[in-house]
Amino acid sequence: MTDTHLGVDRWFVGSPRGWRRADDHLASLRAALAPAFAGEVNLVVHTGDLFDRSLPPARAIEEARVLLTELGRCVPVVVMPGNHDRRGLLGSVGSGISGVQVVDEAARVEVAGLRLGVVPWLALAADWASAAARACAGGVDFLLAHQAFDGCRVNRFTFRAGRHPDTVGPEHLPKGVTRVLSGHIHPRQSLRYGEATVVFPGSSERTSFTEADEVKSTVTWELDREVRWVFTALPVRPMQVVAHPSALGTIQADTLVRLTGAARTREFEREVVRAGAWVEPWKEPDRQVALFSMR
Ligand SMILES: [Mn+2]
Repeated sequence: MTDTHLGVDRWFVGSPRGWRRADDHLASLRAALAPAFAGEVNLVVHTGDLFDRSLPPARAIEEARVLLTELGRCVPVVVMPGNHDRRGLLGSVGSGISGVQVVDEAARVEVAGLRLGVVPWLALAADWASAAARACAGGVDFLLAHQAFDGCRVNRFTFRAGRHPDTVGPEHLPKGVTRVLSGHIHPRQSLRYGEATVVFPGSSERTSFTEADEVKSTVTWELDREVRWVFTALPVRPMQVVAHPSALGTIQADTLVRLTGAARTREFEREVVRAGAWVEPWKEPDRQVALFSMR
């Protein structure tokens, strides 16, 4: 699993008193971990962006520590930072949770009978390649990353090694690595580089309205006689972008709504809130500019 972005702080018009968006992120993380709490998996790995900010709110740190403490009693856990956790996680989650390994710097980790090359996010592909080579020396079963890979897609954008400084390609992958688990890319997807499979579980809760239509997931690997992996969808809060008032009938209660275009009026906002949905705050167009141009 990856990109849980815990501690997100956002407010919506019409949301119940005391509701916090951070609760959604925590709930989807807990849902993602249900198979682990049920004893159905042997290892849990989190490939970065555990928190939304590099200095997370104290409450988010406490919630993460409580959950990881509970989890570490059931199953071994490996957690690494993403680009959002750019100060690392040892300063927040700490190293003292039994069963939980926090890996802030590239390292080779042996856990649950598996050899993992753990390589947190790096800004330059060449640096990533040398860190990955060190972490995977001697062979690994999985390489854990938080990186954009050549060919990854986010909406209509495709990452390309060489064109984007932090994007890595097959040429940066250590020889012999056949399974890569990576965070960073929020839409779930997978890539094939020759013998290597690169799998992105995607963010565990929608972090922006650009993810409104995405299925949120974890990835489960089965290492049996046959090796296979599968996405498991998570229950997450619906998000909807509404561009015209005629869409009112399609809006479900407890949905996060962004109003755009002809739907962006205070009158329609009130109707959406009456329908039980919660609206992203927006500002009126700049009146001063309008008045100035009228003179
Ligand atoms: Mn992320």
